[in-house]
Amino acid sequence: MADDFLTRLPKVELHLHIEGTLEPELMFALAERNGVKLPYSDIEAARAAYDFTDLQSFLDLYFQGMSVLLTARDFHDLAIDYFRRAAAEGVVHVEMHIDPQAHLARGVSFATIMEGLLAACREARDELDLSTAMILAFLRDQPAEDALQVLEQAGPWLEHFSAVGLDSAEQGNPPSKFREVFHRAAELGLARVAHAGEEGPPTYIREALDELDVCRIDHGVRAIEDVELLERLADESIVLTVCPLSNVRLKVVEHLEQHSLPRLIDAGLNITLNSDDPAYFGGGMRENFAACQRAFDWSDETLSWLASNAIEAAFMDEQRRDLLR
Ligand code: ES4
Ligand code: ZN
Repeated sequence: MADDFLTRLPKVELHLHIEGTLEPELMFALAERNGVKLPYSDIEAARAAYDFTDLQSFLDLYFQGMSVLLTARDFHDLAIDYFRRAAAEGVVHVEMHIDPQAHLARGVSFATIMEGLLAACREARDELDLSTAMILAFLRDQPAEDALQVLEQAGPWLEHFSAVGLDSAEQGNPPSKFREVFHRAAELGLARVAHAGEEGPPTYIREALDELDVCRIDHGVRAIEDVELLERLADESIVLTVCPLSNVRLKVVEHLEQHSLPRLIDAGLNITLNSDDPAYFGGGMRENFAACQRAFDWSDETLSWLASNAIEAAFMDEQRRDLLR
């Protein structure tokens, strides 16, 4: 990896789905190890299939891909493989969404998931000087009662979670559906974040703020359609975890040059750059920064400001934050 400005810039990742870091190479290795059949003839065929038309077309392959994750060792290998790549490109802290429902439904236990991921997180801290945080994400296209059950099941590992989140198919699954479980999470001392305004309307962003009491909006790019909402997001300094390459690959925007990012920044919003599902969207944190640098001709100062926003918004202890400032 080149020793350039963007690599050296200490980058904090606030919006990452750990299951979305599964590169085809590891997918095939785990499929072999576990005797799982994949719908691709080889690694190139898998990459070629990552040609998405919208969020759902991605989610179908995302859930398909994670079928190779069966043992604690698999979850460990998934995460440490990603942490090594991230550290090599200058990422210093990673907050990962985890989708327990997607694994529980396949007969993989909560204990299996956590044993593997926690081991990888310890190695990341000890060997890579990479800190991590975990976000317990609920699949919003599943019933709210299932989310409540998952929160219950997370009990023994609750200390390892900083927040709850909301992901998967957005349209038709408004934040208000999860009012009760987010309220319960708050009672348990967890912070709240939610995907909103990726494909869904700006009203979903309002709902996430009003009914789920979130401190960060994941994506949130459709806020650009609502001037009053923009003012509110700026006034309340709500963090948006924007994922530029994801937005292009899922056709939220056709070309990065047309992305609302510069306008969101001009509107005074607290913007961060993130990678979402790097194995599926063609780049990690460094490449997301680099693509924006090219598309918007941003100065080093702007790129540093974006990286610094994420340090301030992260779920990390103040000692670590001071060290990264
Ligand atoms: C996701 Cl980009 C995106 N949106 C919603 N849910 C997701 N899960 C993984 N990536
Ligand atoms: Zn996401």
